[in-house]
Amino acid sequence: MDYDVFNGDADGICALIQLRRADPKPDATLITGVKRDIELLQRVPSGEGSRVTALDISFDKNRDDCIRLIEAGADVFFCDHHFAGNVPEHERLTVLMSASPEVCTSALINGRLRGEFSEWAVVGCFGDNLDTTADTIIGKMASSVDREALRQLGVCINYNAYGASAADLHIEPAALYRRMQQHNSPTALLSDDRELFETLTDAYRLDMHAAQSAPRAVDDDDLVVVSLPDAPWSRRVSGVLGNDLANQSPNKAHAVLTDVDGGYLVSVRAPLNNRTGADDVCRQFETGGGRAAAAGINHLSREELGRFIDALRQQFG
Ligand SMILES: [Mn+2]
Repeated sequence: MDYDVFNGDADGICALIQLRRADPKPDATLITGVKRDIELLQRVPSGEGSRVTALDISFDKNRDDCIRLIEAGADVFFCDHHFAGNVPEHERLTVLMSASPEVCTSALINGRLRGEFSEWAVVGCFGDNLDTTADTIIGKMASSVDREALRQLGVCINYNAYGASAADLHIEPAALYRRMQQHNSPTALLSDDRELFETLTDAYRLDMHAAQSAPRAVDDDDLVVVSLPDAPWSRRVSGVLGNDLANQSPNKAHAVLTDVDGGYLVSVRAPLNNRTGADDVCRQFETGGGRAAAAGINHLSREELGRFIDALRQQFG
């Protein structure tokens, strides 16, 4: 059995599209979810001879299940750019990982495939707000592309992955992957499936518009903390709003708090001009994790809000 396990955001989807263009596995079981649904290997059953591909999910959050799978006789290929922690050596485990803040999973796969499907990698990079990395890949392309269209596509596919559950999303990530991977390239997708692009960009604009009037708990020279109400649009916009604010004020750190279940869902973006420390802040809290540039906390209790803002000031003030 083949299992393709991937983060439901643009980076995860575009990493898998590249791999499956190079090495099609039409019968693979797809395992994915909302962006924060990262403990995905727990959904893969143990089986001798299984081949498991894991993309854009933290090894640290999947280590036990990865070991379970390889010890049961599966071959695992694991490619990611989130915090990995200790990675065991095993003949059935192949890893391609980097925690460099300028790298994402789509870029790692692009390197492995020597740029064969680099337009897809570009969309993944833009989705992860790695515009510089995307531009470097574009610079190496043989023919020109519509950079702005690829960027918008990456941003709105990334946006589609945010939500507390799949019910918050416009398009379920596995369905989105299937719809996207039918096209030879993102450029072909943009011309042949206009409806997909317009559905997502229209929804993105509506949600972002709603977020513009959200109150700011902190707004100073170093740090902005935005507070969003308990609503599906808030949960969808929480991550991309952080990226958008970071692009507007590249010297500031940003945090977006979304009201959920008596606490907050938290998204943190380090200053774009110094992409470090977001994960250090978030890992001080029980359900926190992520990368140096972009991290989050799945559930911050209201009592912890003061300590969280102190941690932000300590890191970025
Ligand atoms: Mn990623």
